[in-house]
Parts: sequence; structure tokens; C-alpha cells
Amino acid sequence: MSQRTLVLLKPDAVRRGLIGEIVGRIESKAGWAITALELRTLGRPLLEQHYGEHADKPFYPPLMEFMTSGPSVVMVVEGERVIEGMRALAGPTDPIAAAPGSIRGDFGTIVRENLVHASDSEESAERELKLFFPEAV
Ligand code: RTP
Ligand code: MG
Repeated sequence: MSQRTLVLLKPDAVRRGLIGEIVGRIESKAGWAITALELRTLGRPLLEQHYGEHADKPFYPPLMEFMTSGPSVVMVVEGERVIEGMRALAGPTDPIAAAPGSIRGDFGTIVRENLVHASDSEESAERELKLFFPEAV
């Protein structure tokens, strides 16, 4: 089943020069394609909508600070079971709990600075794609 998902390479990934490494892993997956890719410094209004489910959590203010701290790479990835597949490629939220071989497991140590975002369901993907690429519809 071909799907579309929203992937962000967060400001830590861009600052650390990991764009090529992470994009390479995504491109290597058989049958997946990156169909949009842009370097963009994300603003608070957009991020407040994107991470609205976490607005009441203690980690929300530092998350907003971090996500606006520099440019991110914003991407659309399409392909077979890409929603589940990109979450697996990223690994669990806490990089220390993430297995080696996953992006977070290979490159992360800090929960907040965990390198990537990928939509967590079909509903999230649809909502997030509209939010980040409103012109594409
Ligand atoms: P994401 O939404 O970014 O793809 O990450 P996720 O689903 O794996 O994790 P989620 O629970 O949605 O959390 C969103 C992002 O907030 C930061 N976070 N910090 N305890 C903490 O300090 C904490 N918990 C979460 C991470 O950047 C996480 O990816
Ligand atoms: Mg999430």
C-alpha cells in the first residue's frame, strides 16, 4: 500500500551535518521516493499546530525553543508502508532506548534532540502534510 508521510530532519541533525547521512538511508529503501524537500526555519505558529497534542507537557516549551533554533529539512516521502516504515527507521523517541541501526539509535543521546520526526499514523500524515505543504493539497 503506497502512502505519503511527513519527515522532518530537526535542527540538531542539520547543525551536525547529518542531512546526507539520513537522506541516504531514506533513499536506500526499495520503492520509497522523496517527492518534496526543503530547508526551512520553522516558526512557532506552525510548530504549535504540529505539536499541539503536547501543549500541556513539561517538555513543550523547551521543544519549541529547540525546534525554532535553526533550519530543519522538511520532506515528503512516498512509498510502500512508508508511515510505519519511517517510524521504524527513526526508532523510539528516546535515542538511548533506540536500537543501533535506527537513526535515533545511531546518532542520538538526548530525548529532545532526537534528529527526526515522522508522522505516526495515516491521520497524522494527512494533517501534517497539509500543514507543511498547504499549496500541494
Ligand atoms: P516526533 O513527534 O517528533 O516524531 O517524535 P515522537 O512521536 O517519537 O515523540 P513525541 O512523544 O510525539 O514527542 C515529540 C518530541 O518532543 C520531544 N520530547 N522531549 N521528555 C522529553 O524531554 C521529551 N519528550 C519528547 C522529542 O523531540 C520528541 O520527538
Ligand atoms: Mg510524535
